[in-house]
Amino acid sequence: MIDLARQLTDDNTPAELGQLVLKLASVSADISAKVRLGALAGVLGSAGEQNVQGETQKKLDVIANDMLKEALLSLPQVRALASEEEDNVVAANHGGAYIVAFDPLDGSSNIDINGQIGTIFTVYPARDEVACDSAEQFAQPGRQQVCAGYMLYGPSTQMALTTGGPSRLFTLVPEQGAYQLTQNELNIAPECQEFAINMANQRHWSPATQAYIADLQAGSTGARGKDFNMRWNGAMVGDVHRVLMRGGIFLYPANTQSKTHNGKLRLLYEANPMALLVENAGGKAVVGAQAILDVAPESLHQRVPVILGSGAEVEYFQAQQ
Ligand code: AHM
Ligand code: MG
Repeated sequence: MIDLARQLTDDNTPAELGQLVLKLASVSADISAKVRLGALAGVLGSAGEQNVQGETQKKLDVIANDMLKEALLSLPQVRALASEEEDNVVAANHGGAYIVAFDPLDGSSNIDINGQIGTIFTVYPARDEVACDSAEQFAQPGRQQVCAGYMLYGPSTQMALTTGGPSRLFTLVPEQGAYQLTQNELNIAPECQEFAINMANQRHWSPATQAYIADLQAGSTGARGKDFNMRWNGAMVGDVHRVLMRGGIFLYPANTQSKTHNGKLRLLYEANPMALLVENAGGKAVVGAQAILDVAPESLHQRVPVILGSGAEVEYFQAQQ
């Protein structure tokens, strides 16, 4: 068995970046232990506060955010942090080579139903020309990410990770609080027969997106000539994990509701890390005609439509627009 530390070394990961990843992994093992105990650890239910996006925070959103924040602030190589649960950039250590953004608890609506939830993270090089606590630190396109990944707190806790090379999958050994490599290279097949979208938003999509999904639903009797199945976890970590494991297309498109006209998902700590994992597993992740990784960020908590997954299917979707 190859553990995470050994794999990071084998991948020639810079030492400071490797330590950062190991710290994230260790915090996630602690989060996983709380998730596993659920009500017994007192982590279910609402925290009674709202985050900057007007969403009611769950207790576990706040707990996971505080755990990650505290751990990362202690690392000299971390210059600044951004989180879904923090209104502004949090300055860390001057001289740190990296900045880290995260969604501490993705899929919050699944917490109280014992469903799939996770942590999404991304690491960029720090920018010397702007202040530690400036949102400009994070105004970098996703291509600049030096590392991205997620932890999925499911029946087992797993971590998907890329440090620029292949996307790899690790599984947590809870007794050790350490991750072992369980899939060396994730590969998304170009063709698929599974899609993931929140159908409740159907009437709000563009006519082209509505027509594309109607074709998938028509299956072998429609233009596509084959049947598609549908899955929706309501947690991006779970839905993207399934795509990484067995292919498929995941969509959180633009819609006509003013609050979510750019979709729901955040560019910095949801779309970009998932896009890097998917591209490094041979898939595609796009917004309109553009790769998500090439989007120039405009604000810290910016939302972006997300279409990702099996390469040929994503291209077919793009051609229909
Ligand atoms: P969260 O980070 O507050 O949990 O919100 C993001 C989640 C994603 O994980 C998921 O893809 C999406 O929201 C689900 O949205 P919907 O409620 O429309 O199903
Ligand atoms: Mg999220």
